[in-house]
Amino acid sequence: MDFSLSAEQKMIKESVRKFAAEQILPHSRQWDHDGKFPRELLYKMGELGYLGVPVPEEYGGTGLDYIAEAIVFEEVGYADSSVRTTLSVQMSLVELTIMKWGTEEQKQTYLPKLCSGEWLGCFGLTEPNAGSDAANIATTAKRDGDGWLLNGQKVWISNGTWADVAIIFAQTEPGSKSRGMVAFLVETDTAGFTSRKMTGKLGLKASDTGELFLDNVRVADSARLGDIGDGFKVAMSALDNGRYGVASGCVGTAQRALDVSVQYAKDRIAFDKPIAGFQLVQDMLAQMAVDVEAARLLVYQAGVVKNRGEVSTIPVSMAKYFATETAKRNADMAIQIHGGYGFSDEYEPERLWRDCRVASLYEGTSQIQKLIIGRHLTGISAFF
Ligand code: COS
Repeated sequence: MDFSLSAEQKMIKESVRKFAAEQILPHSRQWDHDGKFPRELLYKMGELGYLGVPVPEEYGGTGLDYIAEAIVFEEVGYADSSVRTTLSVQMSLVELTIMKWGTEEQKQTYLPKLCSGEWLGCFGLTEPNAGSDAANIATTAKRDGDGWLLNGQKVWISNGTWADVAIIFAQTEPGSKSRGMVAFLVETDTAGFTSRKMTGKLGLKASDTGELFLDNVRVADSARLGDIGDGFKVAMSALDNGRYGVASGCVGTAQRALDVSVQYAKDRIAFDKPIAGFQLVQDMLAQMAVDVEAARLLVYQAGVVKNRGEVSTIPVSMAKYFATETAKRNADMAIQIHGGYGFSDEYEPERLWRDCRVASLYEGTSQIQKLIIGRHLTGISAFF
């Protein structure tokens, strides 16, 4: 088994690491305070090919594989989880979903704009009463002549107020759960479509989270993504990609928590020696290092399955569960190692801790990942 990266994968790793070290990391604290990062950053990332990593070049993408995509998320996540979240929604949930389910016309219309950063996308699945129970959405899609009328509300939508195009999931037959769902590509300047920024978040403050309101939004039938009744499959297959992005980003966060902790432990003197010389500190550092390596290997394993074109639900759920929990544990241990300074926003651990807390909630909680794995192992669903 060869664990080494290909020349292309190494090249993109070095390029993104340098970009993130120069253009993201030095500003992360300020962006967290300001509650936003500059839009220009995304244009620059688009120019460098970081926004369309696994999308074929004919659609404006970079044409690399899923390991390369994970590397981009890891390196951006190492610097800033808010920027990484924006990127993963764009690439994993929106572009790859259009790649899999879109018509040729939809691919040509949207992918080049999304890969270049000219447009942003969002993924409108979650509603006030439908989070884990994604098939319970109340947004309706009713036939209206040769098009559709959409009505409903979405919440917790990353990129929600910034997006130019939204993938909207709706129900064609209320009460039919997953069987009646349908997905649409809705341009956000369509009449009746409005959004509102959500504030008061614990972390990821520099990323955009919004509510979407659809009030008699009329879309053509050509805006449909997949067939009528395919909406749930569109959503689940999108989450196979989205969860992979979250897992990769969390490997970066967990690695950052380790690196700042190693540095701090070598610098900080207590009882006349660096605290790195205390066994209980080394115990924490070793645990963090082992977990981050294991998380990265689970991500790469899922990436290899994706590269083969196989269904990746189970390896992705394993990677998402372990990597997000590892990021949380490592960020917490980073605070412990930094002592009182870990509790201050002058040091990174508190932001790492706040920013990764959502990772075991969004795109499927840790409990949902375990139930997906449990159903696979036993053949028995514990969802209903
Ligand atoms: N790709 C394509 N199709 C898939 C799929 C995937 N990864 N996973 C399931 N499907 C299909 C199934 O094949 C099935 O099709 P048929 O009816 O033709 O057999 C259909 O979708 C229903 O699948 P399943 O029975 O697995 O659905 P469940 O209702 O059991 O799913 C869970 C329950 C909890 C797994 C699902 O609702 C879920 O993942 N919820 C979490 C949602 C979430 O992550 N929300 C966070 C916010 S979104 S950013």
